[in-house]
Order: sequence, then structure tokens, then C-alpha cells
Amino acid sequence: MDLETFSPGSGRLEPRAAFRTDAPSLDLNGTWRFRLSPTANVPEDFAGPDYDDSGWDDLPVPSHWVLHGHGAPAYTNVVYPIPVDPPRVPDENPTGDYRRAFDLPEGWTGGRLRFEGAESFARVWLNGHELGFSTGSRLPVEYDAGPYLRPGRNVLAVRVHQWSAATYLEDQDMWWLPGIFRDVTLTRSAADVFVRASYQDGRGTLSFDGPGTLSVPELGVEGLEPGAEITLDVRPWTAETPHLYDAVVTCPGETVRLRVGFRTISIVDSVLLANGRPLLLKGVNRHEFHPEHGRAVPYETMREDVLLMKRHNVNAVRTSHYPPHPDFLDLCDELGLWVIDECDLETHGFGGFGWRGNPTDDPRYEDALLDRMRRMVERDKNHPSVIMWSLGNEAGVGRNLAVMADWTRERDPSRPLHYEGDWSCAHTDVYSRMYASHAEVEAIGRREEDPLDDPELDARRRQMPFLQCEYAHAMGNGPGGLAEYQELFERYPRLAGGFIWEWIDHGLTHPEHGYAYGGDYGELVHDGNFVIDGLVFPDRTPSPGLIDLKKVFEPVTFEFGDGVVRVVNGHGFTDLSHLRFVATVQVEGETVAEHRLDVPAQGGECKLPGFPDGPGGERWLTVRAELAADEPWAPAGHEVAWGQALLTLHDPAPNDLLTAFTRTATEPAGGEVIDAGVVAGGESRDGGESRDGVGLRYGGGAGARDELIAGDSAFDAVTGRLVRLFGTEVEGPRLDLWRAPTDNDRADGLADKWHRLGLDRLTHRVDEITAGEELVVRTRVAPAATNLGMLATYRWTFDGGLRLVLDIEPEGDWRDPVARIGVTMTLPGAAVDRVTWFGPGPGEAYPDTGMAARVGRWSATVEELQTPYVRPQENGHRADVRWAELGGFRVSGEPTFGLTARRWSAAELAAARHRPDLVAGDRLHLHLDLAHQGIGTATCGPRPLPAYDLLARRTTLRLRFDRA
Ligand code: IPT
Repeated sequence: MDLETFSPGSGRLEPRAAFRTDAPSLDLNGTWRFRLSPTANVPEDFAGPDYDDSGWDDLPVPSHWVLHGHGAPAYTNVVYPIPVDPPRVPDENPTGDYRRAFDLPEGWTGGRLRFEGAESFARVWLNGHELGFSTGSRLPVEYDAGPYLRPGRNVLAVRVHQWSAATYLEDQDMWWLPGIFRDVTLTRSAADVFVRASYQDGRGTLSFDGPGTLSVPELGVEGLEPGAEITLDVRPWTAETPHLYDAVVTCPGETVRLRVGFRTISIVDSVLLANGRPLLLKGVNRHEFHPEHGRAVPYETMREDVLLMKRHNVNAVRTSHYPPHPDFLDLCDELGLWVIDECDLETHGFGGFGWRGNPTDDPRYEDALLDRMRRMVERDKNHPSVIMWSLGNEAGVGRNLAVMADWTRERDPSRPLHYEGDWSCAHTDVYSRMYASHAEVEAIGRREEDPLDDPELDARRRQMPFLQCEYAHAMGNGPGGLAEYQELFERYPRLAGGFIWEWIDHGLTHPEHGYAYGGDYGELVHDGNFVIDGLVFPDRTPSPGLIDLKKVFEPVTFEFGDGVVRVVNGHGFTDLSHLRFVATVQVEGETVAEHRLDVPAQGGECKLPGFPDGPGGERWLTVRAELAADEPWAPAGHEVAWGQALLTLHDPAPNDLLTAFTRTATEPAGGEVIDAGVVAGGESRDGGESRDGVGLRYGGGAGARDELIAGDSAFDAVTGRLVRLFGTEVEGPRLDLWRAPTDNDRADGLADKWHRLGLDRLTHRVDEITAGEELVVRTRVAPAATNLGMLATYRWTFDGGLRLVLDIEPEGDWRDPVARIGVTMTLPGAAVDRVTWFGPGPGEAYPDTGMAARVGRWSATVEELQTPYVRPQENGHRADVRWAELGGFRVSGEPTFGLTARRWSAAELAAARHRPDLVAGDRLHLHLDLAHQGIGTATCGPRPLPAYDLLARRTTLRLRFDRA
């Protein structure tokens, strides 16, 4: 067989729409017989009905054979895993032979064998007769089975080659996963139907092409003839209001059932409109992925994706980078998501050679590219959720795009065309880009973008709406900068929003690594963890990025004034009548009052009830918008949006009754307390009457050391470091400037700079210790081999609690941002199980992330404080903490600090490659920070905005420690 043919297939029937029908169909999914060969040169005798396959294995269909013990998956992003020499392919060409016997029901005649997806080159035989072959892995194909079907037992045989000339068209950034991975059916359905349903000014217009007549009982439409058009009162379809009408097309031999949604997508003066109103896409890029099944995603999982998206205020999906399983689009119609349906086309690997030889511009590939577009459009044309067709992704430029676009405009003028790879927009209706910086997006929003060389194309493009088909790369910790993008999208009407890259981490379940990424299967060429860049973890647990996104995408916002809150409706198509509003007042995170608010359906100003005055502490007002009733995608009570306002600040009473530090010879920690002696005067916070502090003496260990003691805390007199805090042995807080780099820190080049500079190997020199009412420890902190350093002066006082004022002063020419400015200390792991804090939470927050964190009182075990990024990295930082209780003590910020607590060190975190590499040690590592470097999205896109760079500067960290 010629696998190097440019032809997309042979023996196939014309593509047609996917729909439900009463035509009989046989489900051919299930257990098939399977054999894998290393090359394509295998005898074809296996296709005969009587071939003995008893020596073969079983394999489920749909599935990928590499996920069932035959060969292994491989991950590459841009580069091809085979030599680039189109249309040639390697001799090593994994080839899967499939066999499946089935019994034809009594009286059955004729029918089509339908394959929804097979990766990548599939030949099909029925009872030994070759029906044809097909390419286009994520697209359906049908063969006429009629002539070869026989009563009783039939044998279907399929040979799937991993590599073919078509491989050059499928270079998407994802795992290479061969196999029949979507459904196989024998169907007697043969009809094709194209329903056109538009909406304008309260009226819907309906027509259709196809055999038979169309009825929509709910609208009183009956027996509409093909080509006829009627206009009637309808409710429009939008992602917010996904009204669908059941339609029936009575065709010869079958009754087709469709769900019709009336909606019109248009572009007026560079604004994207749905039903005449501006459409703001709050989107995500969705690859099909399941950690065990790869792209053979179970229906329930597809549904879970849609529900999760809806519940996180996502309103749009780009089906990157191929048409999804057809059921996914039904779910989008039903539950409401705007969809950009993207063709199964990517030739990214040619970019590395200046796009020389790119199939997109090669006339020999024209048929194949057009074939892919046609099969997508024909299959999905009846979905109201699909609002744009995308020609593909990262396929360069070239003549074949024009062919695809021309055909599509002719076939379906109702949907704008999208393609990002050609910035001249010669073949598109929208201007789309990926990973443009905030500044560039703003320039485009203002229509002040750099002109194209060709004035005509430039003028055309200036009239187009703009969208970012990919932005905010959700790899590892991040993405940072979401709020700033959203602010731009909402400010400029030309900006139609965008799609986060991407929905899910493609981590494959792995016995040793937890979740595998590129390289974990021994691939010679791979792109590591670049495939771990989703808003949800592989098991679909939301990552902090998705929680933030929900906040940023909120369709309702709150503006607080004196005794009033203005509720702003940000929905595009609905009012607020489906929501109820609750106002809560909390003092130090404890609820003291709760009221329902009457918010007008259109939004507007709302008087807040009077809230009783109460005991001291910070008082916060939180207003929440929740679903008033069950929706198909979430139950009543589901929170859609919230806002917070500070009512009163807490002003703690100063305490200036200090206990002086005194020097005592003590034995090393770990021994028993054998004596407690009064060593100095002072008043403890709770003791009150005594002006005496207590010095502890320890017994049991060898080698006494000098300690500086105040109350029940002790410092090493030589290093000046805290060694005991209220009786608990600790390794005192020391200045720390480093963190385990995030993926974004690496991509930004910062991780390397930190390593070269030595932020991960700071030395601490003690210059002076003076003890009196204040213990002052002057140090200079610096890595080897540099003249840069930080003067760090710790000023400790004891007033029953221990107070630290740490002055930091950079020395030398610090140019690059540092990772963090704060202190790190350790304590016995067993001393802390749960952390309770007051401040933003419950999730992690960095300077340019954590929009979802709200001020309250939160509690989590140390384990729960960790964000389990698939490739471990800095995580779990709680920002702006007022106080936190850990085991026996409370740390308070003056006014706030950043809190991170782990059972491993930053160095151990940085060394880990996979989740299971992180093993709890016997120490608790506590990071108390003044500031962190921003996160950004440099793995793809801009590094942190300048405001989020943490530059070394003279600064002061103030903390206090009290007994809890
Ligand atoms: C962009 C791709 O379109 C997408 O598939 C993915 O690879 C993403 O990058 C990174 O994860 S292309 C990139 C060169 C901007």
C-alpha cells in the first residue's frame, strides 16, 4: 500500500452531517482482536474472514494501542518525531491490525461503516473486500458496506499505520497516540441535512437543505420543504441562554432528529456580534485528553469538561487543534458554550526550516487539506454552538488555505473564518493572534497596530474584530497577568476576548511517575513537560489558574460605595434575574451578619443594610451572586461572582513592655528541661504581674552553648539565630531570596540567573550581635563568587511574644529580579499538622495571580497547602496573611506576610521531576515572606509585567510570634 500518497483516501462516501436518526445502527465498539507490527510490510492475509487470529491480543475500540501495552506514547510539540521528508515516512512504522466479527441482525440490508476517528492511516476490509482507506485522524469517514455485507457472521478488518504522508498534516502539540480512538458503527442512515437558523430583532429565520421535510412542533412548523424559508418568533440561542428546539426531518428511509438553535454571528465595524450584541469570548483551548484513555475520551468526561467550564465562567471553547468527538458539540449546544471548531491541520514542524516544503503551500496536498475542511464543516454544520470555522493551527501560509477558505465561504457563509497562522488575514474574517503582550493587545484594541505592507490587506484587517486564539499559557504555576488581559478585552469593543492555553494537563497515568510527560517513555526526541500546561490537572481537579480564571471571567461585578454596592451586569445576553445576592460581614473571618440583597434585574445601585458594630478586628463585607435555581450545569446556590470591601481596619494596641535578652550557657536542644530560672525582668503578655522573663536550661545533650534568652525563646549567641520558640526547637528564620523555579521562571531566564548568581546557596555571615532590651543581629548575606550581597539586620524584642524587625539593604549592583524576599525557618514536622490563617485564601496567590483569593479565616493541613503541579515547582504561597496559627504558635505580620509551609525544602522541591519525588521529611519548612517575584506566562507569551518584578531594594519585614 502506498502510504506516501498525497490522496486523503479512497472508496469513501461523501461527508455528511452528524445527527441522531431512527435508522438502525450497530455499535461496533468493544473488544477487537489486535496485533502490532513494527513496520508496514505485513501480509494482508489477516483481512480474510477466516484468518486465524487466536494468537492475537484483545484491544478495546475505541482506544490507542500505545496505552494498552503495545508500544509507547511519545510527546513532541513543534518538531516531527520522524525525519521531515514529505511525503516519505520511515520504515519503522508501527502498524496495528484489527479484526472484529459481528452478526448482522435478521433482515438487515445495506448500510455504511462509519469511523469517527482513527490515527492516522486506516485501511478497511469487510469480509475480505477492501473498502478503501482514509486519513484525517480526527475526522469521520464512511464506506458503503452494502455490497459486501452478508447474513449472519461478518468480519471487519482494519489496518492502521502510524505514519503516512498525512502525518505531515498532523503535527499538533500533543502525544502521538495511534489507533482507532473513536466509535465505529454500521449505520443504515444515509441522509444529509443542513439546517440554517438565524436570529435578528426577536425573530428567527429557518430553512434547510436535504431530503424530506422539516418540522419543529414547538414552533408549529410542519412539513417545511427544502429551500423554503420561514420567519417566526423564537427565543435565541446564546451560550448564556442555550434554547434549543427539537426538529424532525422526515427523510426517505429515516427520521432525523436535530436540535435547532437560532443565532446569528456577524461583524459590524470591527466588532464581533452575536444576535446583534457584542460577543466577548471567555474561552479555553480544549484538547481531548484523559490520563488513561488519551484522546478516547469517555462521554461522561466530555460532559465533566463542559460542566467544569460553565461552573468557572468560561463561555467559549476552541477545539484545539482538530474537531472534537461529535458528542462534545452536542454538549456545547445543550449547556451553552461558543465554539471555534478547528480543522485537523497543523504543519508546525516546517517552521524550523523557514516553512520550506510546507504542505499548506504544496499543490500536491491541496486535496487532502480541502478534504479535511469539508469533512469538518459537513459533520458539524448544524451546531448552533459552532460560531466560527478555523482552518487549522500553526500551518504557515500558502495556497491551500485559500482553497479551504473559498470552499467554506461558499458552503456556509453564516460563520466567520478563523486562522491564526497568517497575520495578513488574507483568508479570514477575524484577526487572531496568540500570546500577544498586553501592550500589543491594547494597541490593536485602539486600532493602532503596526500596518501590514499591503495597504489593502491592512485596511481589511483594521475592520476585523480581534481575538487571541491562545493566550495566558497555563503551564505549571500560573498563568500570571489574566486580570490585565481581561481588563483590556472589556475596555475595547474591537477585542472579542480569547482562549486560554489550555484546558488540561496532558499527564498520562504512570506507575512510577504518577503522571508522565515527554521523555518518560524513553522518547529520543521530546518536549518534556511542555504538554503539562492546563487549567486542570490530568484528573480534572481545578488548578489555581482555573480558580483565578473563574474570578476574572465573572459576569457580574460589584463596586462598593458608602453604604451602597453597585452591581454591574456583565452578561452579554441575560439580566440578573437568575441570580440571588447575599451580603455577609465578617470580623477577623467570623461571620457576624448575613443579608439577602434586592438587586434589580438590570443591576444598579443597591443600599446595603446597616451592619451591627461588634468587637475589634478587620471587618470585611462580601457580596456573592449565586444561582437562584438549579441550572442544567450547576445546582442552585452555585456561586457565580463575588466582591469584597474592607469596612474597618484593625488597629492593634501597641505593647512596649519589653523583656531584655540575657546570656545563658545551655546544652543543645533536644534534651529535657531540667531547670527553669528567672533571668531577666519584663512583663509577659498573659502573665501580667511578673516583670521577669524565664531562661530555660536543657539537660542531656553534650557540649553547652551560649544562648540569648528572653521569656521562653532562645537564640544561639554565636549565630544569632532563633533556636527555641516557646519551647519548640526551631532553626531560626534566615533571609531567603530564592524559590524552586516555576516553569515560567525557567522560560523567563530568571531561574538560570538565580542559579548563576547563587540565590540558592546564600551564605550568612554574622557581623555583630548586641543584646539588651533588643537583640540585634547584623549579618551580611551573599552567595560565593559575587560581590553582591544583602545587609540583613534582625532586631528582636520580647514582650511575651517575640517581635522581629528585619531590615534588608542590598549592596552592589543587583539588576535582575530576585525570587522572594523573606525568611525561612524550620521546625519539627510533628509540631504542625494544620495551619489556620486570616487573610486571602483559600488558594495560593502570587503578585500577578490569586485574584480568586478572598479575605477570610481559612484552615488547611500542611498537605492541603501544597498545589500538586505535575512537574513540582514553587507553589502554595498564601499572600497578605494577617496572622497564621501553626501548632503551638501564631505568626502575625505587621501588617501582613506571605506564608508557605512544606514538608520539604525549596531545594528538594526544585530537584523533584514528578509528584512522587516529593517525600515528607521530618522538618516543617516555613517561609515567611515580604514579597515574591511575579509569575507571568513566559513559557509562552509575556514575562511578568514590570510592576510584578521583585527588584532588590531596601526594605523591612516585620513579624511577631506569639503562643497560640
Ligand atoms: C502554540 C500552539 O498553537 C499550541 O498548540 C501550543 O503548542 C502552544 O503554542 C504552547 O503550548 S504555538 C507557539 C509557538 C506560540
